[in-house]
Amino acid sequence: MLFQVIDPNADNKIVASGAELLVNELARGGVRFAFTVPGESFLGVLDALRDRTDIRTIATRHEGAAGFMAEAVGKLSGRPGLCMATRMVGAANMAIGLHTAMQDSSPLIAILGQVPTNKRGREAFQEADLVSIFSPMVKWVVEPTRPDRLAEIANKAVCVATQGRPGPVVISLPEDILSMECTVTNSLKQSMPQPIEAPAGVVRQILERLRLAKNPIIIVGAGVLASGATNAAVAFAEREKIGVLAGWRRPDAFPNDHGCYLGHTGLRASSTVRKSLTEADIVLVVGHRLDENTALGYSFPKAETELIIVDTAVESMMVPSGVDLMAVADALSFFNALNCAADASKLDEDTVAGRQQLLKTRHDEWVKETTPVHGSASDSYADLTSITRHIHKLAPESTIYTSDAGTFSGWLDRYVRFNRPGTFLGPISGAMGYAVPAAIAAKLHKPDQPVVSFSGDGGFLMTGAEIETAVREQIPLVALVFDNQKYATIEVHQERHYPGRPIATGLGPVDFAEFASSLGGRGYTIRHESEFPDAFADALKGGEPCVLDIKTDPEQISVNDDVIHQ
Ligand SMILES: Cc1ncc(C[n+]2csc(CCOP(=O)(O)OP(=O)(O)O)c2C)c(N)n1
Repeated sequence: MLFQVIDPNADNKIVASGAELLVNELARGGVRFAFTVPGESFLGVLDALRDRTDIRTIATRHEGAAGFMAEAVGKLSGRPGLCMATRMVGAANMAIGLHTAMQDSSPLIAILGQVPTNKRGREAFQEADLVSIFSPMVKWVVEPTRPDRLAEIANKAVCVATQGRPGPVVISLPEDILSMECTVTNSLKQSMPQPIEAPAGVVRQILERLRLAKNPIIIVGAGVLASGATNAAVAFAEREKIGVLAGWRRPDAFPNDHGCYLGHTGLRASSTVRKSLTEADIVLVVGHRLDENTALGYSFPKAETELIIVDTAVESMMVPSGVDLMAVADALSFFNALNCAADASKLDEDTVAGRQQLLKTRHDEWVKETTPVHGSASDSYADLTSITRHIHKLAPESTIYTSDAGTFSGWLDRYVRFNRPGTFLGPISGAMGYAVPAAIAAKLHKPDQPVVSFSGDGGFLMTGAEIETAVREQIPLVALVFDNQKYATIEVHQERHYPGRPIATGLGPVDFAEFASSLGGRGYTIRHESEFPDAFADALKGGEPCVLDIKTDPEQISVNDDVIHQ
């Protein structure tokens, strides 16, 4: 059906369906992967994707997993991941991925099917008011009613998802406008982001304040990763002898073996990390929202700590205590400007000597705290500390780790070192079921790097069916399942608040190796840590998706006593 002719005399007219206009523009905006459980409500979009070679469309087993995959692609690449779901039933399943993209500031575009315009408002089949439902959860929601505006809307969606504070955008698409053919002028400009530079005066002021401080600290996060600012941050920390912490779930933003690195803050912040934070007189946060876990339950910063935040959007900077100095800038431009400003003069020698001494003490303490010493000896179970030590030895530095929520992730947080940006994916949102879909996305984005996911038996079975997706799409990831037959994290909380009264935390036995085989992958069962190195080395060789079912002690649920679980 021809919808409307716009400017029929223009030279550069194109005739296309609404869905084609939308998909063309998403491809132009850098979308490379589309994850979906298909639905009859957006057939036009699926058809527009069918013959494209620049967007790879992947069917998933659940919309939640499609959402996680799109979020992980966005987090790693800085370009929006695309996920698609059918009307409210698919949208409801996908919501966890959209919420994660919001909490994690990851660019994502969700296309949701909607009933045709002539049926809207009747509570038609699977109808819901998607704009009202998703508005409080994402950055922008739109429900277009004309096919000739779909290119413009896709263009804006890419901009909104990637600019300022990156995040999720939802496009609710009435079914009928997708197949309508329209003639439009092909003159849409592509709005490309430009670096955002902090005013030179503010940069100088920040440098002055840092130099006057006795014990300054820098926290780096998502924005440093997204703008590729790690080297510039390293250069600044080195020259000014300032300790650097990574924000919650961003341990790869700064090389962990560097002498200026003092650890990652968040739920499992070690005592050294807490000490570094509480003793600081100035904290400069660059490219990281001071979320509840990074801010240690909002107990940090203390009133007497001076807080400076530099980020791409003011809405990422708000904290309950208020901020002493804020600057809107991207992390790379900011650190470059800071390095230039620092060239003009030098730190005095006494300050250098004092800071160097403190840095060495704190870094050494952190290394000691994060070096596994001994595990728990058991003939019946695999010891998590020994397993992590083996992983450390066997996995190359380029390995990308993805993490679910659960007690096992304490060992990943504490003992695995990250020395390359883009090698860790874990949701700030703490969503279970994330690790396997994120691993699929990571392997799609970086096919030459090994990818290892960490899940508990609870979280793994939320999205573990995606192993079949990995098999079908030939994505050779390595999935580790720490199998303690319970939702241990919640049991830990119950024990703290209602001692001796566990409820709804016990789970039955599952043969995850057999499960993997039934989906076409390769499975291994690890009953003792001594069985792990050969199996893991074999799985790392690639070839096909592998699942290692690691039977762990239901009592080994805390990486150490000062650990707080999510
Ligand atoms: C989607 C979702 N549902 C519930 C929770 C609450 N939760 C956090 S950890 C956890 C238990 C995780 O169990 P498992 O994956 O087996 O790991 P374990 O804690 O046993 O190591 C639960 C239920 C959550 N974070 N996300």
